[in-house]
Amino acid sequence: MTSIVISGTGVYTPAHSISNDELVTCFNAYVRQWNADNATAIAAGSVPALTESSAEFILKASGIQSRFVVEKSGVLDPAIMAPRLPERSNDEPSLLCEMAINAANGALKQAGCEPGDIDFLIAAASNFPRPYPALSVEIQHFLGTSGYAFDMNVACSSATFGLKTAVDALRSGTAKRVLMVNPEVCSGHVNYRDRDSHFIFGDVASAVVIERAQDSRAAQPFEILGCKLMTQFSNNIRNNFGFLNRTHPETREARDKLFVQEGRKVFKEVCPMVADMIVAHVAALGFRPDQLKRLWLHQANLNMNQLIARKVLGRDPDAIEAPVVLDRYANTSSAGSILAFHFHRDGFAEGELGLISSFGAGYSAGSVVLRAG
Ligand code: CO8
Repeated sequence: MTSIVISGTGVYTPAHSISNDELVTCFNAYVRQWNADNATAIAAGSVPALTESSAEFILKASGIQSRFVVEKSGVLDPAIMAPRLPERSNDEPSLLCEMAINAANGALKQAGCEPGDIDFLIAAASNFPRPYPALSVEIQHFLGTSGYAFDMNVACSSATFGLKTAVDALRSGTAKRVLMVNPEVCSGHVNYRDRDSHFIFGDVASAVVIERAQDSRAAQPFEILGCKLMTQFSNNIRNNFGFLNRTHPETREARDKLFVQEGRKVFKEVCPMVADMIVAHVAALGFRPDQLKRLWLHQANLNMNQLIARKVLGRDPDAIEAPVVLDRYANTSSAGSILAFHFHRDGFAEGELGLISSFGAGYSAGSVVLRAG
């Protein structure tokens, strides 16, 4: 079977970072104002008072200390609590296109490739700027790649599903060299007025070059030994924003048109599902979990990652076995596991194994076993 490798990765990090303290200060100012504005109704018992958030809770419950965002002042203004960005003309590259190209340039450089060497571009992410033309085709145009491009959305698992799509295209001969990009402006659909989830997400873009081993010029390629994907329907992570919202305008601004979740249920249901998938996948490839030198896990929650790593390895992981980027980046949806790989792929001897795994809305989960070249 043709050997396929990851030969380059890149990350674009937005210029602005928001600490838990900054976020909580804004949230609590909003809560105090809302409670003052609704004091009569609260006193009459017709609406419950809002409760303040806490930076200590956020760190303890999630491991997140800060998050990068494309725009900070709107998010931290208690009267707005959303990013404010100037609308762009159709002739300009969109924000997501620009972020993806920044990440792609790093991945292409690491792989020793030019944009023209790419003949299949996948934009794999949780949210796209518009239904059409496809973001991927826009990136193809502004970056200068050839061949074809398409978008795919499998929420937080978009990147592992994208890697599998790339492997299949390379093996079947449909493509010669693939670029996958994962631009995420999560701040655009976080409800910063929701105490349970206002702290969870950050913005970033990641990119990966995938090609046949024989074509790779990379100093240290990672061979993709196998990909395992799974989906299982759940309403526990949901966003009802969509093109039919205008057919029921009375609920157009309702909170379910932004990110909503039952975080505790997600935690309880997804951790065993992902750990079982990884263990079965590794066994099917003829390996033992203890042969995995590193687990580059989706970055949603530190406690979640530690639990999954413990279930897979049969013991507590050390910091380098299950590296953490969510402390600085928060949950960056599809980009999270690629960020973990990008920043923590050093120290591998030839033949050593690692694993990228994603999990999220759908539910959807993916596992990609890698061998260092
Ligand atoms: N400050 C202070 N206290 C709080 C806060 C807060 N901000 N929020 C909740 N609390 C309180 C609660 O009121 C509760 O109090 P009590 O015990 O008195 O009822 C207590 O803290 C505990 O609350 P929880 O049980 O909810 O807290 P958890 O320990 O479960 O932590 C988490 C909450 C962090 C949300 C955790 O459940 C978690 O991380 N779950 C998994 C989440 C996850 O992985 N989701 C995946 C979503 S990502 C995805 O799939 C991509 C979607 C597409 C991208 C969208 C981009 C926007």
